[in-house]
Amino acid sequence: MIGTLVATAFWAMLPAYVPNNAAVLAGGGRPIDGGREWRGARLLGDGKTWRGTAVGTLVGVLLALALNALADPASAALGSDLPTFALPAAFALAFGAMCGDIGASFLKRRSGRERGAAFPGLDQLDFVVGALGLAFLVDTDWALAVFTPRVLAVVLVMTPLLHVVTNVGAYLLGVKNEPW
Ligand code: CTP
Ligand code: K
Ligand code: MG
Repeated sequence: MIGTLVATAFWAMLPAYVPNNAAVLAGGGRPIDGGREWRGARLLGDGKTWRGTAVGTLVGVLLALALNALADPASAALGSDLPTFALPAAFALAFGAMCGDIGASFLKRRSGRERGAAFPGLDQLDFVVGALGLAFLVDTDWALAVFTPRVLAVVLVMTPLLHVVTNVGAYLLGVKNEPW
């Protein structure tokens, strides 16, 4: 029962989990804020780029389409129906995750944190808020059906744990500058 819930939550959130990691690998180039400052600090900072955002979103959408192709055999193996992703939902999860992360950078700069500084709590959940927020806005019926209160509870517990593990891993592999 709890195993099925965890598998469902992980599956449903994968198109939101992968974009930030793809952005780390693809990042670079022109920052979204174009170097602009606001109230004495960068609007977003050099860590939020057009390329990272675009590639992250694209990778998340493509992953959702790949999951759609695997949904039947995966559901059979699990013994429970896993959700598929219509294009608006896929886009909302992926782009929403990137927007949540960008919003967090805006808040970090406003609170005097330099690029790369940690903001415990926000770092682990910004993309969840962005992804779920946009998904509920764009495809409300789908989001309500997939993210039941129990699935949501699993997402809120599981995501920070996964975030810590993947970021420490990426840091140890040398692909990320900080372990958060
Ligand atoms: N990245 C990007 N575009 C994004 C998000 C991330 O290019 N929209 C890339 C950047 O190279 C960034 C790296 O991924 O440096 C790590 O992402 P993150 O930890 O979110 O950014 P930080 O550099 O730590 O910046 P901030 O303090 O603003 O979070
Ligand atoms: K971040
Ligand atoms: Mg960072």
